[in-house]
Amino acid sequence: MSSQKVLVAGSGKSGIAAANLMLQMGGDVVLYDSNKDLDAEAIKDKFEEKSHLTVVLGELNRTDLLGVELSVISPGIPLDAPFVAVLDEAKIPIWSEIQLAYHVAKGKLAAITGTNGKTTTTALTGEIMKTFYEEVFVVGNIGIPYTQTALETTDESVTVAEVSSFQLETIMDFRPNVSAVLNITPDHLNRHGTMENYIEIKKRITANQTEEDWVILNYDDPVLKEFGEQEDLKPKVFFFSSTQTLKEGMYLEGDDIVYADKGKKEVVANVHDLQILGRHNYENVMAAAAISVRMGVPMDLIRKAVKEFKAVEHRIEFVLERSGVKYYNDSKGTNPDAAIQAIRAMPGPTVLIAGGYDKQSAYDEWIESFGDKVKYLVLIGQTRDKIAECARNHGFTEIMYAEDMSEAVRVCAAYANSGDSVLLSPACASWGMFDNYEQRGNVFKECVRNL
Ligand code: UMA
Repeated sequence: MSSQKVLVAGSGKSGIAAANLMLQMGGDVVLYDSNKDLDAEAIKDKFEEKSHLTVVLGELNRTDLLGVELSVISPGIPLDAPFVAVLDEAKIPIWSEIQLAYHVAKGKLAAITGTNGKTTTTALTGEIMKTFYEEVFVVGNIGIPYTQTALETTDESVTVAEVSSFQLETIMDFRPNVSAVLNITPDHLNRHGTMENYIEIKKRITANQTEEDWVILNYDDPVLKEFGEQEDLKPKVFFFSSTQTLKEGMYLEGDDIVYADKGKKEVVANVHDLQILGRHNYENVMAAAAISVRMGVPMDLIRKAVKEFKAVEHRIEFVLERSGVKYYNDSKGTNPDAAIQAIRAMPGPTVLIAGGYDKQSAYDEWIESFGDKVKYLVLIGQTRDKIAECARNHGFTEIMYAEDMSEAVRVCAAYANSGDSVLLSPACASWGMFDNYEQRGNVFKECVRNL
């Protein structure tokens, strides 16, 4: 692999890291991005060593692929992108960026997927691992490409990876020691087509696991329960549940998170001792604790780490209180299900900012979840009309439009009374108005601070 010529597709975070990895290993890299308006020289400047790097922008031709033996694709690139046909025609294998990293990396690997809660669970699992292992890398969809750290891993290190369906689509032998699927609800259907296809891609996280490995699954999710009970599933299964007692597994008993295994029962934490809000977060704690037990971390260290853990940025993140109004940033609420959880976690009446890029999601359940809690809905972005229409169909009419985040925050501040919360939880991706959800969340926080 070291002297291979590789095509890396996408010049975002993943593409740059993957190209760097290949160059460091002595390979030749053709870095391709379909956006012809990018600046090839500026991209090249991101690399220390450029003599084995070619940047191709716009259209990819067969001649660009001369000598190329492998392609590595960034997560944001769908497999029906026009240049993929050129790769297929040239019979060049397509690996996802996490597959390349896995191929190179050493040590133990825990990989976490699911529609929602991945980032929190990954961050918490990372914190728990750090209490026991000396070298811990927390990577993947969370924002640090796995390829960025792969060469630093050793036989003793532990990597905790958040993996998205986009990244799982093109794995080959990616095999985590412990995997987790937190939940599966509709998301990214514009890319994956059907729910069935999306579910199959999520399940791929276990595709190369063996009897020596573990998969942690949500017992309350009908799809995952059935998956875990499937006879031909290779890895050992450990369930968690926030609604029922399990003979073996991690579950909620009253306000205690309990771990039951081989006839023994112990309390991991009381939910009032946690610093993160909402039932979905208790599930994230259960999953992270279960992963950590299976990765060999002693329970007393797990207990300590879960109690110390604070919410991750952009996930029901408390920003500040002004005139008795609490402001929460849930920019990571990029689909209706995540946004429902944020509404549930709000302490009282809420003014909600939502809308953004259209991922062809259905908004009905989300709107139904407003109940008496959401007082006003302030809409931004491409999906404004679609959401407004859906809301009216469900009898919710307190709707306002804002042109940008700054206006949305000002409208909220004007309509919220003391004791209310203002929540940014868009139920949509950020694209179109922002580069990513982080930028959207940061802009929101800035606007709130400037009130
Ligand atoms: N591009 C093409 N051709 C295309 C489409 C895109 O060349 O057909 C190019 C774009 O011009 C751009 C580049 O690809 O230059 C962008 O690549 P990318 O979208 O994969 O973005 P990265 O910066 O590499 O970030 C990716 C993940 N992005 C996506 O999955 C969309 C980041 O997840 C992740 O943190 C990062 O890798 C590190 O692993 C973000 C995300 O939104 C947070 N994830 C989705 C989610 O959480 O819902 C799955």
